Amino acid sequence: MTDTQAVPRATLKKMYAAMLRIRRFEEKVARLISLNEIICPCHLYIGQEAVAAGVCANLRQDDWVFSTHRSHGHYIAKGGGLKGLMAELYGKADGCSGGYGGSMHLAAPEIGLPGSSAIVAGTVPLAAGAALAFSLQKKDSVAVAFFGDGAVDEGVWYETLNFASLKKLPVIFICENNLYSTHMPLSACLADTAIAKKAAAFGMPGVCIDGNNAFEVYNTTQKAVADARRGKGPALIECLTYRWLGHVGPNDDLDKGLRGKKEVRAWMRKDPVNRLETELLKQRVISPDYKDKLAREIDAEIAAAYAFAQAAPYPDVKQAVGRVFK
Ligand SMILES: Cc1ncc(C[n+]2csc(CCOP(=O)(O)OP(=O)(O)O)c2C)c(N)n1
Repeated sequence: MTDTQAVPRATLKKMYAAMLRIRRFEEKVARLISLNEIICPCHLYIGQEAVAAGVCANLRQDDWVFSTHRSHGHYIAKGGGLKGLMAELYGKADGCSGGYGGSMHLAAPEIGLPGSSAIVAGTVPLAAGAALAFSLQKKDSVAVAFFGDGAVDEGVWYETLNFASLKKLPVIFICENNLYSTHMPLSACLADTAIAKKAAAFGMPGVCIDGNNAFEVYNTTQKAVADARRGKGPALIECLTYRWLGHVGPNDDLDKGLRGKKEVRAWMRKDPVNRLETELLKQRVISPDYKDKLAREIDAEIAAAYAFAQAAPYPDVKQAVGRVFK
């Protein structure tokens, strides 16, 4: 683990709580999908929690994050409530997107998450657009684009990085490199798989880090955010990580023969939640009692979100097209 000395204790606790909240919430969602209670397609984030938590611990409410089809972790780490998220997964009117969006289209502008989209790389230019608006308005907010390695296959990704660097926009590009784009390994998609290196082509700093190490994600993002706020322009941070479950849904991809048990198990041994927990216990930032109490609180919060989602009404079908942009 990286040196934790520079990270305030309150921040370490906040990151740990966010990661545990994401993990437990998604474990519950996985069970609910298996029971056919949640039928909305969910791309689960389990295994990647250190990225969302480490990045968002550096952000203010007025910094905006843009997410993808794998959105739950970003929403929770940015401060989104579990009731609004669970209700959205049930397609209920009290969901964060009014029940019209589902897992892949979470929106919570009040916490600084204007939107997420399943179009691969679709929100990367939106983040740059927000950053352009911040700089024109002379605000010191930053925008963050979360995306998978699959986004690097898209032309708009290159155009956006070029434009953002040219205009020195306050935008941080966070690549969650989990080695697969649906069922394609990275090496089958990219001629040069070193994603962080591509930043050099745009005159932008690019760095590849251990995305399962919450300290490293936090420290790297801290510098990038500080530079972006000071008008020094964008940065690309490639976080090496791994999704434990299949591309979509609660099962693993092992039956598809695309990734092996050994690989999955090796990554599970690098569990980001467990790593942070072990380190914080060792450094006495948290105690065993604190950890148990927090887990109980989170479980109670999830149970309340579940009850809320079940009881919530469905949205008015007649309003559905009214929300489509024309
Ligand atoms: C423009 C576009 N092309 C293809 C798809 C189909 N698709 C959905 S998810 C996905 C792969 C995404 O992989 P990655 O960006 O690495 O994210 P991950 O699922 O690994 O988190 C693809 C190709 C899409 N949604 N949008």
